[in-house]
Amino acid sequence: MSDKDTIAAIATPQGVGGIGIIRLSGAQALSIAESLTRSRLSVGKTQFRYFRDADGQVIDHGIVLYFQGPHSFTGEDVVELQGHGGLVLQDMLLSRVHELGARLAHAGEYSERAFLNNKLDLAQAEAIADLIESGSQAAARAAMRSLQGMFSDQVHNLVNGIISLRSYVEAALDFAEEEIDFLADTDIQQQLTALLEQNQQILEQAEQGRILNEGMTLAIAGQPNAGKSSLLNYLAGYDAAIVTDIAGTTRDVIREHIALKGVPVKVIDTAGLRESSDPVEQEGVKRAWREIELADVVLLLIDAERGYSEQDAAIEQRLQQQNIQRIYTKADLLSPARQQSIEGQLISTRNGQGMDQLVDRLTANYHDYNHDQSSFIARKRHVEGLKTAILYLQQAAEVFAETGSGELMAEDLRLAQQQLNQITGEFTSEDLLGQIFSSFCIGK
Ligand SMILES: Nc1nc2c(ncn2[C@@H]2O[C@H](COP(=O)(O)OP(=O)(O)OP(=O)(O)O)[C@@H](O)[C@H]2O)c(=O)[nH]1
Ligand SMILES: [Mg+2]
Repeated sequence: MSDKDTIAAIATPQGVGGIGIIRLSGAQALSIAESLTRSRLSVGKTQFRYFRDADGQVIDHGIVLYFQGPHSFTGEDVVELQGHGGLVLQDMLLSRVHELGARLAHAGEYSERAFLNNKLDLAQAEAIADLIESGSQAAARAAMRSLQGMFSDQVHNLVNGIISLRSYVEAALDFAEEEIDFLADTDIQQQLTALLEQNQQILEQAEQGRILNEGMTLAIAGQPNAGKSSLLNYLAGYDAAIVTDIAGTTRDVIREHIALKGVPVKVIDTAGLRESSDPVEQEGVKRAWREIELADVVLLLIDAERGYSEQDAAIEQRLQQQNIQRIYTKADLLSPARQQSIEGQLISTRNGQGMDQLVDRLTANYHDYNHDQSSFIARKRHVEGLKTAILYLQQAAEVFAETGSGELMAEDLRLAQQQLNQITGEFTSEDLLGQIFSSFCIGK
């Protein structure tokens, strides 16, 4: 594969439609389009042309747009051939431009070229994919903000702060004699604290952006018969999972995509967590743990009549690192006095008790998406990068407080910066790029 190749792909959805667009990008885009139309083409004009095959027969006709590099999406010469939308027609046209020297584009190759030609940074390129695939208006608006650079700007600001502290510290290192004096400056600690706060704030926004993008995963966990599948059904609004009074009813993982007050949520119902000699149930429990450990939020359901038990404590123990919430179920079976005695959230899927409060709590941090002008879209990769950068900044602060060594701190600052640069793509491995762009669709 060479970046010098001129690439071609159908840019409109595959299928029948009024208009179908083939996009060419690369050094030969103009000459290929001129051969196809047997005419001269100029920049910035809407030009009606006939698209002809090798024998001069008309395949289709339509509008040709020529964008001269670097003033184009990819930064290269780009030509759009806007003909009629039709599967056979578009294929004939694509074959013709192929004959004339264009190669079929790989998935995400237009965006990748735009990135490599500095038309977009990596977070912006990802935002295009997220924009196209956004599942809600709030997500689309947030993706647009990321595409316009809102997220990248914040990361750049933080990186600039780190760079300025790095250069200060590294300059001090060059004057080894004076290092002590130089670095004793409490200003350094203050700067580190400020950078950490800034990083934390971006992380919080990015976490919201990721949930807006991918949905919050909410795993329902607990012992058999706790009422997990009943809760899934209640939230989904239909009987997605089988409910019986037999402990161990659910074995497979059951997923439902729902919106709770506009927040996209993937609800996951799992097998009751218990030791079992039944191999099917054992497999179910294994899968349940796998899902639960990856979830953003875990609801630990406890049958209120039975109360909190050792088994529940063991589950909580294993999930210490996670956002886990205890929920007491089957409130309708308890007398008002017993209900009073329970400390914790009580629900009933029978009579709906406590359900509004549960939904309010789950969405408390998110429900304002539709009115939030500052939310941007983000991906797991970005959240991980921001988290790791925080760890390095914390390490920088600790190491400096303990040893006063500018050298060690400078290294941690460098590593933090590297993590952040990966988000915008200034420092990125080929593998990562391949992974990101290949998940885009062809023609994007
Ligand atoms: N009274 C009452 N019964 C409930 C409630 N929620 C669930 N149940 C009953 O409790 C039993 C178990 O409910 P499920 O939803 O299947 O429980 P589960 O946690 O999915 O059980 P497993 O799949 O076996 O792990 C069923 O008989 C339900 O009808 C509730 O809010 N009130
Ligand atoms: Mg169940």
